Amino acid sequence: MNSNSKQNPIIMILLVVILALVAYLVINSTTKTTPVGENQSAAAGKPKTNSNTKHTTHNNFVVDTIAPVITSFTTPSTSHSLSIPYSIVATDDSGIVTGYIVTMGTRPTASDLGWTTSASGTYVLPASVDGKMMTLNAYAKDAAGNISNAFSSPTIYVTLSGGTPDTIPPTVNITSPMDGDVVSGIVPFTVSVTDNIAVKSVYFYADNGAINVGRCDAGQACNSLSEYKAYLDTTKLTPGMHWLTVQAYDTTGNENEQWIQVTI
Ligand SMILES: [Ca+2]
Ligand SMILES: [Ca+2]
Repeated sequence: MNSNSKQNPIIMILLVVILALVAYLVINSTTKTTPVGENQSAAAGKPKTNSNTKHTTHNNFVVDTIAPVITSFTTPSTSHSLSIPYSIVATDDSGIVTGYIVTMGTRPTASDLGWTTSASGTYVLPASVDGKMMTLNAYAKDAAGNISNAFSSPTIYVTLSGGTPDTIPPTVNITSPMDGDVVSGIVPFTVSVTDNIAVKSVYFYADNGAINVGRCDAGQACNSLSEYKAYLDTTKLTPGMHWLTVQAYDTTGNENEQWIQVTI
């Protein structure tokens, strides 16, 4: 037996070991570099690709909670028609105002039927406003349904007969009690009110309007010629100094008022 025949088994064993080691390294390397596909579980047990997609969607989703802002609402100051032309200017953070609406004061909801995509149009008033001063309110909304604050028009005088507007308020003169009087019990609270056209209503208050003493409309039993009357129950007020106020309105809506101070 020569030396080659003794070495062959050792060489064969070494070759087998080397091949096995190479095979292990190749398999191990292939496993580590295999990308995680949509259907292959990552460490957390969830598809890696889907997880990334959800995260991106969440970051890009923005809720619009900012309402539009109206900067201008144009109407005529006098109208001889019940149809009032108007023009609204509004802006929104999204860049797009999707709706406009005009009302006589009621705040709309986003689903009201009166919304229009046009910033200008005509609002038709009821016939009852003829001869009166009044205002309209404009609102704007965005695609998310956010509604702006009300923006009031300038005062509009509606006169179908073509007359000139009454801008003169009533005259008001409290006749009882007198300023500085000391009063007790239930006392008459009277005021003389006149107007160039006609008086409509007189309101009586105490403590800067905090206490409603009464109301007297023209033609009621509490009204005789230019005198309007209510009764002040001083037992409902604390002892001391109190303001008494009268507010009078004419039929056009012009207002005037007077204050006096009494001691209880
Ligand atoms: Ca908005
Ligand atoms: Ca008047």
